[in-house]
Amino acid sequence: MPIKKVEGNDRDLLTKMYGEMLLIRRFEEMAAKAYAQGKFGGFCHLYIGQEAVGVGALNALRADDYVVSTYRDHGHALQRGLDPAALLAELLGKKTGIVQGKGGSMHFFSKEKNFMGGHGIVGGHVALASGIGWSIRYRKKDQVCICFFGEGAANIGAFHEGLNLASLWNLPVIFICENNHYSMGTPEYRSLSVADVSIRAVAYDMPRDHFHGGDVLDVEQKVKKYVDAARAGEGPALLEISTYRFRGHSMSDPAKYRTKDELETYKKMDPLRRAYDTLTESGVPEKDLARIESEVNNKLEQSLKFAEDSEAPPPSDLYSDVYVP
Ligand SMILES: Cc1ncc(C[n+]2csc(CCOP(=O)(O)OP(=O)(O)O)c2C)c(N)n1
Repeated sequence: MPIKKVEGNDRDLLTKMYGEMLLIRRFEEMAAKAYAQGKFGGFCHLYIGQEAVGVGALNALRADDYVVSTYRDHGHALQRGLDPAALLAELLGKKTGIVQGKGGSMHFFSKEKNFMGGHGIVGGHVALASGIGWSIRYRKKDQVCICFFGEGAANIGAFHEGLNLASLWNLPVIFICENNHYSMGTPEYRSLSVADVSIRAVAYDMPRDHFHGGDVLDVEQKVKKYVDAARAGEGPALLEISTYRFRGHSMSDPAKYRTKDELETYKKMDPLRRAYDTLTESGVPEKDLARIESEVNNKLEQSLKFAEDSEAPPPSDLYSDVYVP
């Protein structure tokens, strides 16, 4: 896609979203480094390459709206304003972590920010999003819920149950399939009976859209149309946004199932590079963008220090916040 110059409000919004994408990118690079240094273990799924989808889509929301995410949740959580210091502390298993060091990378959560997880079970959270939509309607609120998932999750039963009820009950939920073309090492052509996930909306009588997620401003504008409609009582929609993850599925995946050429082709479409080039071509001075970069780096360095200096939870915490029926 050729670069289009931007001006006025669009230029301001793109500058803001560039900073937000950069925060996510640098946060994840920091997380990857800390993981490689053995500062934490377990699962860790990076969002690098997909930032324009989360940042664009979540800019279409209000602060009191809801978000449900997968195990690939760092970017979505940061974009909803969860504190990077508490998120890094969570990765490091510290008591000051966003869920007191008990959830780790896949289970970021904040009731205060209506960020309803971080979920490890592929597709299971799609039904939870419909539950949140139902709760919004029951309470007669005009909030909206965005639910993110991958194309692999669209083959799970809970996806179909969730979409069916959302449509039947006209719930304000926007289902966003971030199609990065691989479910772990399985390419989409080996798992999807119909290549276009968004087509599944037809079975549930809801609007659908399918577009590329490399231009953050374009994502924001397209998603906003569906968010506004849901808020106005017009019900759910299924959006498929094509994207690509530059790293392996998780930290333990060397991603040998795809070619170097394929990866390089997608890296040339890096959404951060695109935003940067659009801004400079639209007259934003490079020094303004360098200032954003140094603010992001400072914030993250302080956040990492906070996480490293924080206490580990005492062993007795093993018995708190545990539900035993
Ligand atoms: C019900 C269930 N089955 C299998 C897994 C193991 N698993 C974790 S991630 C994943 C791939 C999911 O791919 P996709 O939905 O396309 O999302 P992506 O990881 O590409 O963002 C699988 C199979 C799981 N966590 N839950």
